[in-house]
Amino acid sequence: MSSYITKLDELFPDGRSVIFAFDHGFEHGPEDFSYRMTRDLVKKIVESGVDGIMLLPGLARIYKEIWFRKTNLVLKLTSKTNLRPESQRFLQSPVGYVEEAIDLGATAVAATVYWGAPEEDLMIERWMSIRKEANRLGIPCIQLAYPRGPHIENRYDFKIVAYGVRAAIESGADAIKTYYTGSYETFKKVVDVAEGVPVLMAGGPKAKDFLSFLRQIKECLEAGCKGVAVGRNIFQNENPAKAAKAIIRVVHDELEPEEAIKV
Ligand code: FBP
Repeated sequence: MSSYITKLDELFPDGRSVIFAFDHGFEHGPEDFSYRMTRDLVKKIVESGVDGIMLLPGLARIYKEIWFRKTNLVLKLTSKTNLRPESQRFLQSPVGYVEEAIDLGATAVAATVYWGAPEEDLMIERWMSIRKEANRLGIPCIQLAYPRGPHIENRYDFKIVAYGVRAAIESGADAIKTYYTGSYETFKKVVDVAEGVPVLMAGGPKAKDFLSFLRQIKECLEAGCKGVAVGRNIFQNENPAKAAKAIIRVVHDELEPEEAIKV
């Protein structure tokens, strides 16, 4: 069996995965975590038992003793800042290398493609060179398949999300992270077009209440998704470690959201 398939199993220990995404300092700016030092916060979340942590290379190095041998690193290799003019935010740039992921001991690499963006062509090229290197070095490649661009009116429209997911599998993604489309029926269509490639639900902005967020996760799992890659709904929660644990209980232990939130 090729090594990258085996590696993907580490991230999906029972076929499902809970990944803590923490690339927001670059992608949104430190305002997302109120300009705090985040070392203790990240340590507690890792200790809660998440299957993986998604970081950019700099933080992956700085926090190595927090995640190394404790959880799986997903090294994200593209990003963009919100300091750019708004019209130029539909492009992710390279911020790391596949070899760096191997050196660090990462389990997988990840990259975003904004399907439908004016610079889609360039992002496909970047995705392809990451995938080529990842295949050569035997590490799985997760695609954040995010349809977005000035002419995409509703990026959560299931027809558009499903198109992005289909484009992700056809461009060789080993797993996909994408937006929740608002209902079981629509998300099922999104998962079905992935042809068995694992789909993870992206968390999105902090939900009004955490119980509804857990219910949303449950709905996605019922629709066939294989887990979540969540950032803000964990680290912006009043009790991030507890939030992560509740998500783990819904995803892995199949607890009802009402039960998971109590524990
Ligand atoms: P969230 O759960 O906070 O949405 O994190 C997932 C993620 O994909 C991050 O990896 C990324 O930084 C962020 O969302 C992108 O958010 P936006 O939708 O604002 O571009």
